[in-house]
Parts: sequence; structure tokens; C-alpha cells
Amino acid sequence: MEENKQHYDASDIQVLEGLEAVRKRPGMYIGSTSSVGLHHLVWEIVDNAIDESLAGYCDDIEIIINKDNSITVKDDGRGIPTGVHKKTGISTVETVYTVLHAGGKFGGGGYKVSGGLHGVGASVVNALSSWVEVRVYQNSQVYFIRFENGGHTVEPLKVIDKCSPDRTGTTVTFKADPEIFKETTVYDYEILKTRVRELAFLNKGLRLILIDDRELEPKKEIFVYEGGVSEYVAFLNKNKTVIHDQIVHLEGEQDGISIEVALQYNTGYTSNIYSFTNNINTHEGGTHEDGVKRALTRIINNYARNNKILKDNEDSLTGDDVREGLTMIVSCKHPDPQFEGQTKTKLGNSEVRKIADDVFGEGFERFLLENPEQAKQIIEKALTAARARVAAKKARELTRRKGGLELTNQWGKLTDCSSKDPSISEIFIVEGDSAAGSAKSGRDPITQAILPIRGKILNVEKARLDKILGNEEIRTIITAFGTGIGDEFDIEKLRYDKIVIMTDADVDGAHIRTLLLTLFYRYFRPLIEKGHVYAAQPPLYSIKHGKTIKYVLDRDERDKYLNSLPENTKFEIGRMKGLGEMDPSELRETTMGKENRVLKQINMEDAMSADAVFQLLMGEEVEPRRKFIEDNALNVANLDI
Ligand code: 1YM
Repeated sequence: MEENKQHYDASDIQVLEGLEAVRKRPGMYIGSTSSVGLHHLVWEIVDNAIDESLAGYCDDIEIIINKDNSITVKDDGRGIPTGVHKKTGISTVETVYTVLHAGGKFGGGGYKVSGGLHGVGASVVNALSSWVEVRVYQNSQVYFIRFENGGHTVEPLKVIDKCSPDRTGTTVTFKADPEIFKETTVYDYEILKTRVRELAFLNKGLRLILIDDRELEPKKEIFVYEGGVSEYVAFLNKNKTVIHDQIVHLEGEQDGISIEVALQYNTGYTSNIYSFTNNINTHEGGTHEDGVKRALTRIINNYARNNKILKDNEDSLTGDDVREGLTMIVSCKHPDPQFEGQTKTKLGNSEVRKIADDVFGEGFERFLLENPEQAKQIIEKALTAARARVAAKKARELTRRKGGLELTNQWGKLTDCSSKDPSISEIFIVEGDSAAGSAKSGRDPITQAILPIRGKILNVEKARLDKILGNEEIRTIITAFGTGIGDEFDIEKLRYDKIVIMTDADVDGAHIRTLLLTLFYRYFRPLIEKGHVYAAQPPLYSIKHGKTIKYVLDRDERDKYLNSLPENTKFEIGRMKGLGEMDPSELRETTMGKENRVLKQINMEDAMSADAVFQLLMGEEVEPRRKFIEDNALNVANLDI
């Protein structure tokens, strides 16, 4: 254990410089200092506990949101090593929490497959915290160390208590530094819960416990899934009608790379495929997903031909055909994953493609052979999809001939901007005619286009592409975007840099926003992935004092602003009306003009949760919908998408 040092030496200074670098550029280490970054801190610590469970030493992980919004993470693993670290001359725990180091080889021994780079996150969390306490249970003793103020060791490692010999593990408590996380240091239970549940699905048998101690009556939920990703598929298909009972579950390992797949088809028309590598959601897919998809198409076609379901003279089923109505999880564990793509969420390792293909292909072929009834259901579904695809193509050709998908001069209701430069052009999709009227007068006609939509657009959950293309509002949207849809989609042809959804802050507005996000999520996903989609945020209040009018988004901001005014300031608070009642200058001033407006960029998580709410509300199962509406009848107006 470390002796109490009296002086700073060269290595101390190096350590502090390292942590100081993290504090100077937190975004480089945790992405952002918004609420997203705040929650990221939790995962950095939890990842170390998950590594310990993957190494086979830990069964239980507990995550507690404490009353003061500090976070405690406990595991029952071996405990972070407490002995003196050879290189640094201080205890290994202190080293892990103070030295910014390259991942993997640090602790020595075996690769680690969780999201974080083994132990690397701990020092980053320390750097961005007001204080951190670590307790290690090891050798019948309780070790304790405390850091303050962005990683300064204030109480070096010492033994503070005895414990029973079979008690081992690590307990970490940290408080995010409000100087860094200026927006908020308050944790959102639902965000933590969603990820904790996902981690439980992805690591079968691991018990994850989430506790919210901020409530008068503390909330506690336990997540443990012996079925792992199979249970994930069951969860995703919960509100759907499935076409075969058994969830297909396959796993295998080659060269230290493991692949686990679970799938089940439902009667819906879209595919829900989620892939992960080392517990990280690979939104952009990659070689693990490619390999499995390739094998799926091949095996289904082979089976259909061998059994004469598909005749020699008939075309093969396409990838889209065999994925219609498919819910699938692909989980890869890799010792050295390479992440690529726009958002670094695409697995690039080329060797994984064949391994995924082999592992899944063999297992899936066996499944079809051993379960002819279920095989028949699956093939029938794909055949129907193929027929619909041919029909959709005809419908599209027909629409095109009628000019519906091409730019024409007399196109419907779009008021276009005069600029033809996509990089400065924006399109506002506006709910209702009166709001659209104000928007047209209040816009910047050079760069801002207005597309009014009326009422509810089509429910894309219940329709195939051919029907979707038959819907007038959707056709107008596709035409305006310029990108085409389905296999013709081409983001290079996008005519606007920003697509802004502008709806009222009420139930109808939320409904339309959900519909649009679902449409984009399902048929224009790259628009979201590349950050082109935004939600306008009309203000709720105006505050008038002297000659100043300040518009604010919500109550919190209103109160913050009022508190910032000098005492005795006379002010008047107005509650803003709906979009339709604002006059053009108000609308420009508050919501559309580039100077003052606040746009919320929609990310994949937003779109995914909109999609989930949407499936629940619009899917075929009536019972869960009834329950959701009952449960949410009171706060549906605040439906947070
Ligand atoms: C609540 C957070 O950090 N648990 C944890 C971390 C480690 C170990 C066990 C561990 C790893 C190894 C050997 C090893 C870490 N150790 C290191 C390092 N929970 C939490 N539990 N013995 C114990 O990897 O060889 C970094 S993290 F580097 F010191 F080994």
C-alpha cells in the first residue's frame, strides 16, 4: 500500500496534468457534458464491473442513485487490486483512478470485452467528479480511498475495517462536478433503467439491480435474464403477433470471437434488427450484422428451393423479403473491435463477417430442418413480402409516370425556398394550415421552405411500402426531400440540410411528431443518423420587462431568467399561444429565425423511442395499447419523445 507522501513528485504532476486535460476537453473523453455525458459516467464505472463478471468473478452489480445525485456502483468481484503498482509506485486502485492510460493491457491478463476500455473510464470519471470514494473488499479487509476536486487524492488507500473472508468486491461512489456538467447533474431513472435492462439482456445470468434513493419510497428493480438475447427478442415482440412460437437462439465462438443471435418473426412489415459489439449498440451495423444477414438470405433461399416452395424458374427471395417482420438481436464479443462509420457505431473487423455467417448459418439451417412447421411459416412470410415488393415496384412506377415522385412546378402544398443550395436550405414540416400560413409569412424565403401537413399522416406500422406511397402527404414529403424512398433512397439528393418538425406542444402535436419520426426512422433512417432531423421548440412563456421581451421554453427556464433579473425589476409574464395563433413576426422571432430559435436535434435514441411508443399505440395488439393509454391518460400531454 502507498505510504503517505508529503510532497508532490514528478509522477504526481504528470497524473494531475493528465486529469486536467480531461477537465479541459471533457467532450473528447465522454462525448459531451450534457445530460448524455452525465449518464455516460455511470457506464464507465459499470463497465468495469461488467468486465469483472465477463471474467467470471462477479454475479451481482448494484447501481444506486443517491439522494444528492451521487451514484454508487457495487460489485461482488475480486475487488480492484490494492497492492503497489510496479510502474507508478502507488496502489493499483489509485493508479486506475488517477492515471489516464491506454486500455487493455493495463491490469494484465486476458482481454476485456465490455464497452469501456478496461479501467480507462475510471480516471475520466474521477477527473470530472467533485469527489469519488472507492471501497475494496479483499483479504477480509475493507480498503478505502477518496479523491476530490477532479481527481486529487485526499485520503490515500488505507484499511478502514475488517470484513468476512468471503466478502469481496468493489464499491465506488462519485458525484459529478457541476462545474463541468453545467446543464444538469440530475440523473434520469428511465435512461439508466433502459440501459441497465439492455445490459442484463446482453449478459445472460448477470443480476443488475437499480435503486433510486431520491424518492421518499426508494424504487428498486432487479434485472436478470437467464435467456439473454432470446428474452430481449421476446421483450421486443411483446406487443406483436408472432408467426412462430419458438425464438431461434444460436451461439458459437471462433478464434476468441463469440457470436450470439436470437430471432423471431412477427406479422408486421418492418424489420427490427439490433446489433451489439461488446455490449455497445452498433447502430450502423457492420460485419457481424452483415454476416448474419447474408446467411439468413442464403439459408432461407436454399431451404425454399430444396423443398420446392420456390420453383426453379422463380426469382430468389431478397434480403428485404426475408427480413420483413423480423425481430433479431446480434451480439458479438470481440477482444479487439474496430469501430468505424459516422458515429463510430459500425463494426469494421472483416474476419467477423465469415464467423458470424458460419455460426448463424449452420445453426439456422439446422433449426429449419428440425422445425418444418415453423420453417414453413417463415418462408410463407418471405414469399408474401416478395409478392408485395413486386406490387410496390409497379405502384412506384405508376406514381412516377403520374409525376408524383418527381419535382414538378405545380407540386402540391410545398412552399419552397428560392435557394437551390442544400447546405443552407431548411424545410419546416408544419402542422395545420393556420400555423403554416404564419410560417410562410414569417420565414426567410431564401433558405426556408414550408410544408404544411394536415392532421394525422398514415400509420406506417400497418402498411407496406406500396400503400405508403399511395398516401398523398407522404408522397409530398418524399418529393420535397428529393431523396426517393426504399431501395431508391439516396441521401446525396437531399435538398435540405435541416428538416425541422414544427408542431404544437400538445397531444396532437406529439402524435404527429411521433408519426413523422417513425416514418423517418423506418424509411429515411440515414437522415436521422446524419443529424438532418430537428424538432422546433416553440416557447411556452414570454417575459416582458422594460423594452425587452424574452421568450423561454419552459417553466424551469422562466424561473431561471426571472431569478437573474435585478430585484424590483417590473416584469410581465405571458403564456404563449399555439403555433397557429402566433403572428408571423412572433413565429420568426421565437421559433424559426436562426438568431433566437432553439432546435432539438433528433438522435437515434429519440427516434427509437418514438418508434417503440408508436408500435405500442398503432401496432396490432389491442390489449397493450389499452393499458398504455390507461397508464398514461393523465400525462399523455407530456409524452416525451
Ligand atoms: C464498481 C466498479 O471497478 N470492479 C473491478 C475492477 C477491476 C477488477 C475487479 C480486477 C481486475 C483484474 C484483477 C484484472 C479492475 N482492475 C483493474 C486493474 N467495479 C470495478 N473488479 N483483479 C481485479 O483485470 O486483472 C482495472 S479495473 F487494472 F487494476 F487490474
